[in-house]
Amino acid sequence: MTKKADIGLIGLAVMGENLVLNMESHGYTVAVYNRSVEKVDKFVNGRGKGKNFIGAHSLEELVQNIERPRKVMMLVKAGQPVDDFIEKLIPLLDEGDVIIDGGNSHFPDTIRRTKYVESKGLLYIGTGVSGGEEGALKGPSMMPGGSPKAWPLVKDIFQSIAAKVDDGTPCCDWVGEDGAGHFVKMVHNGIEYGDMQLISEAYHLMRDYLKLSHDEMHDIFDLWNQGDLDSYLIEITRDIMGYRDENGEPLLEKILDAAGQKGTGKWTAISSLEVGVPLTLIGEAVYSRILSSQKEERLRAAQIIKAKVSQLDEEKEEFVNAIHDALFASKIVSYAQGYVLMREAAKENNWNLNYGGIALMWRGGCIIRSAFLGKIKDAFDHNPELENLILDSYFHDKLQAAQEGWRKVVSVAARIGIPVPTFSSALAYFDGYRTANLPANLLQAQRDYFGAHTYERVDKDRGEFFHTNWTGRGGDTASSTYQV
Ligand code: NBP
Repeated sequence: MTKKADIGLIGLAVMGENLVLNMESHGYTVAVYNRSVEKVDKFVNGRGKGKNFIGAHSLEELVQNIERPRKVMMLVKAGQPVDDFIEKLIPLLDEGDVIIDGGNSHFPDTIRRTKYVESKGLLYIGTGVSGGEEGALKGPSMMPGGSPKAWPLVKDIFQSIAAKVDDGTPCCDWVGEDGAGHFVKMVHNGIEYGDMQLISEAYHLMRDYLKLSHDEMHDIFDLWNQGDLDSYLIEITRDIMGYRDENGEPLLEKILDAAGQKGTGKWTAISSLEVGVPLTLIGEAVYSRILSSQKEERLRAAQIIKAKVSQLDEEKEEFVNAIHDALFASKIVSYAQGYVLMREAAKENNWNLNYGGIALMWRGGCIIRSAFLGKIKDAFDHNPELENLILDSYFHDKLQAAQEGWRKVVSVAARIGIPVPTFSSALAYFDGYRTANLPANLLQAQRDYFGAHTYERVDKDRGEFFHTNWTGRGGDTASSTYQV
């Protein structure tokens, strides 16, 4: 009798194909199925030829060929296809079998699906898989959440195929219940939006203000990649700066400046508004992509609006160092904000997230991998209850050291008219966070003036509310339900 498969996979597109090749290369036998069934034979006789794959031409055949308790992983288009496959799989599976969704599902869907699948006596995992095509093949970062009882059943497979950091630790560990894995993957993607926008603002200043050549920018990113900013995104930016097209010219300048997006950055920003934490940098990164996509309108506006900008003359090398500091400081703020979002969402959803462990999962295999994440792991190892990364001594010291350059870049950019929305929003958050007295007393006065919303007083206990008849014309009744 031929050996049954250790795991089954539905979805032989770019992610599925590469992930099963990765599993097979680690000694697992994988049963594979795809909606368009002809892709099964194409794969088994193509990239999968001579390897331990079992091609299935129906879901029934797939399920019959998997060892019990069965694990069936879907890597299909997020949304309705995932619900459709769950419906089809439920009657084919037995109690204790596991359905796994490895696509980019929105975490509320994963919360709903976990409850639904568990109600049918099965187990469910929603796992973020990061690193794109290459990651899937060579070692992705994986962020699984769902039914806790499912984790021991998939742990060995997941951790053996995941990326490893230098000491061999896999970039995959249990994140938490129901939608926690997909939530953490969503925040990862939001942070990716932020990191990319930060680097793009640095490039904008270097290209249009300092008038650096692409070779010069290549060398700067190369240097930065050897220090605090050591990361995959800085490394590929260096390589993009060095890339020449068939005419020997930088390809970068021939690419239209209209950014695309698939929505995970937007989801992250929306979830920050829902739980009520400032995630300003990622929000600005999403808006920057939207503004960039309005290319035709910007072209018209550029003809009409001439900004009054000063010409400044900064010493080049010094200003490049200031840009480095602005980028590094803003990056700290971005991760600080992302971690606060995870903490608040964890409270709301009863997840027990391991924040240091999350940094470790992102340390390799994914787009935001960087040396910096090791420092975040250290910060949470040192204090698992850390309120905000900015308060950790390593990050605090780095921010102190970077402050002067950061402020210089934001003020110079404002004077010369180059937009730096993430550098400047990060600085505004930093200053807001460290300010003991914000002008929100005036806001409260205004709210009470026009809507009798009441206010608390600095000379009374918190939780005691006051209302003033500001004009002498209103009554003394305070509002309890009216919200502006
Ligand atoms: P796609 O997202 O392009 O999905 C292709 C797969 O979904 C194929 O198997 C296709 O079957 C199936 N499918 C589609 Br499309 N519509 C379907 C439907 N209505 N019913 C059933 N099956 C349907 O593939 P991918 O790029 O490999 O991504 C897979 C998942 O991984 C997605 O959730 C994606 O967001 C996520 N992800 C992708 C990347 C990446 O770099 N591409 C990275 C990280 C995560 P067919 O062959 O019959 O059309």
